[in-house]
Amino acid sequence: MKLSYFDIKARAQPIRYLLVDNGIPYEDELIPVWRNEDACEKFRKGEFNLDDINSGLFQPDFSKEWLEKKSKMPYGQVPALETDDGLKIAPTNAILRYLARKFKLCGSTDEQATEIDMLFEFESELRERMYSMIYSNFYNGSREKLSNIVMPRGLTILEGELKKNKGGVGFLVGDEITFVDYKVADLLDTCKAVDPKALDAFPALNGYFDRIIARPKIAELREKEPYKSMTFVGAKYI
Ligand SMILES: N[C@@H](CCC(=O)N[C@@H](CS)C(=O)NCC(=O)O)C(=O)O
Repeated sequence: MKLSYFDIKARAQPIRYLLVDNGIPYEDELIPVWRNEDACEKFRKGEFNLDDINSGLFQPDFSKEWLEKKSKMPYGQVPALETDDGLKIAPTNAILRYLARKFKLCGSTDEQATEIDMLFEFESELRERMYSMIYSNFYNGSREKLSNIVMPRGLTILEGELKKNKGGVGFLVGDEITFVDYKVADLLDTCKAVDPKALDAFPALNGYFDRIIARPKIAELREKEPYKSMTFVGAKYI
């Protein structure tokens, strides 16, 4: 199967984690996100003008590679997964659910599946809120609001839910990894990118994050290029 996404972590990273952790072979199509790579390089090096970003002046166009592919993707967006039978799947959550059903990562009872769905929906809403704030006025109030209000509120709920499962020493639901673990682990990584201290007040989540990213195939993916240097979002500043 083939996963298509931009050359960033963002929405594809939990899918990559699920695929590698379960030994599912796939092609990772990495589409350059922006056309204006020079400007993006400046972003990475911190040589940019914050006023330009905050005022929306810095708007590098999508790459020509993406513009050529857009119309072939379901709903004109990525991530998209194409199966060996030619089924094209999007958006992100449908991809994760498809893989979870196929590779038995949905818990072992209906009750567990429902708990997983609840957490999955919660994570998705928090992630969307975070993305919209990361892309808007990040250096002009949003980063602070994320660190002080939005992330702690969300992480408090997740910490409580994790602890309900045997004190929080394993996975979010049940005794085996499930698809929501990949999504939440990546969300925690994104929170740490926004604020390196984000998990300090959440010891159970902190330990959980370390456990998930220490899984050998996930650790291997995170350590190798191009994944190691990938930014969390297309805005390139985290
Ligand atoms: N709800 C969708 C959102 C997909 C989405 O916003 N994709 C963005 C990249 S993160 C995209 O394809 N942007 C390019 C475009 O819309 O042309 C999902 O979770 O997959």
